[in-house]
Amino acid sequence: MAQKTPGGSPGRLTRRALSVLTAGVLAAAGVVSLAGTAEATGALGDAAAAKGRYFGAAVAANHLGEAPYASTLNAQFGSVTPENEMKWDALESSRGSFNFSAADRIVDHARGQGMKVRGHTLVWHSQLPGWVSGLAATDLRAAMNNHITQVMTHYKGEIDSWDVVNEAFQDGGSGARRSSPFQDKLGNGFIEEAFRTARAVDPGAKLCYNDYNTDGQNAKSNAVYAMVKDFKQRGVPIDCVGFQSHFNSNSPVPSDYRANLQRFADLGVDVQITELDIEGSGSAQAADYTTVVNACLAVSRCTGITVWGVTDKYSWRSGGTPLLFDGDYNKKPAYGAVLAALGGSDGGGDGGGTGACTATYTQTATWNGGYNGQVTVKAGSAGITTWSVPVTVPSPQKVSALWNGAPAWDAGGTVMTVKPTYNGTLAAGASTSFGFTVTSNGSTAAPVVGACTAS
Ligand code: 9MR
Repeated sequence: MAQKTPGGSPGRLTRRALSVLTAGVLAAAGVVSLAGTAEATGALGDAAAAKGRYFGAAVAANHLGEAPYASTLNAQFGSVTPENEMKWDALESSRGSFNFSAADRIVDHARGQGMKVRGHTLVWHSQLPGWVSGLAATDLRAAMNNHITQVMTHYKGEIDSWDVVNEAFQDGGSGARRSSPFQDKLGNGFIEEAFRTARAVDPGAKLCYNDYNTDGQNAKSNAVYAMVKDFKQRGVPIDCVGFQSHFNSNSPVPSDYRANLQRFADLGVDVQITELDIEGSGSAQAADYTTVVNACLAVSRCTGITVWGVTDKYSWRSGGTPLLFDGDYNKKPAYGAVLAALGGSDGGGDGGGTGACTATYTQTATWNGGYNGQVTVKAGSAGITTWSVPVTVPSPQKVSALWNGAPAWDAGGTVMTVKPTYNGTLAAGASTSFGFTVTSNGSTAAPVVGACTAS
């Protein structure tokens, strides 16, 4: 990545100079290749980088001292988002008095590991100190612009993408803006003003609008879409839209998730999956993670994915075990699914079922109008009694026959999760296969075969 101008505060300048020096020494020794090549990240981060994307996690400064937390973060992720440390109440709890220490710890850790940093978040109605809510319009406008300016100056050159405005729209069918001190006193224009201020402070950072319940097409995402379209038409600086993607049984992965990401990308912005977590366990959770990763990979402007935490035990929804590592830092089936969907492979061996089986796709026949595919399922170093493999068949292709396996289809009719019919039990190293016939309906795209999960 090209070096950017150092930030304004003396503390950041000192550290910045040090890291530039280190990079220079390593480059002189031939260790670091040319600027612009992928930086060293972890297993998920490396697999994503090979696909031109980042894969990150939300982190909390007060867990960085826990050895397995830090080692899992370092080994796996290529980007971090401070979970709470860059929110207004953390940085400027009283007017004009800034405390960057916890956020700096995260940024320093990330940069020491060659990771990107997402800034979260500059203007949000929540975790907002009381003094801000109490201001009248003119003062509030000044305070908002000063907050953006001070924070972005401090981290100038160090943040890949900023969530400039977070969650400014209401849930439900109204498509209206959410009531907040900013909305109520400054009107709709506060969002535009925040983005214009942000661009002027750090032109090198991507500027995102970030929200939840906008993951599929609905009244709320339509309202955000209209705003982004308007911004692009009028030249208001916006580079990206963040889709938080907090999923559970009440709010499952929408069947039009990929289509929704694509329609935003088609407006000329990047899209990012910013706070991904999916409550559940086992192969069902793994299959949902596969769907999300495949959706991002299918949208060329989907530039990265962040999961909202490293381990289930520190998740904001820990009871729902929504992340990729359990409370003991074991890899869950969802981890293997994500890594496989990213095209990576796992050394295996450290629990959670990863590596218990593999799935390999071959096209066995093709003709004008269709093809046959075959997936070979192979048990790992232990015997298994059942397996499950998600296969995404790109629309408008349709599966017309399937043998030696039983499919369960997602609501959108594009992902079939195949389970065994008679052939679930496999000895260590043994394999079986299932096959299917696809009517191509004009599309020659290959199906995407996700990770095999076993039990
Ligand atoms: O994960 C965060 C949790 O630790 C905080 O207590 C909570 C307070 O609002 O914020 C959580 O993160 C939120 C994020 O900043 C914005 N989108 C929703 C996230 C989950 O609530």
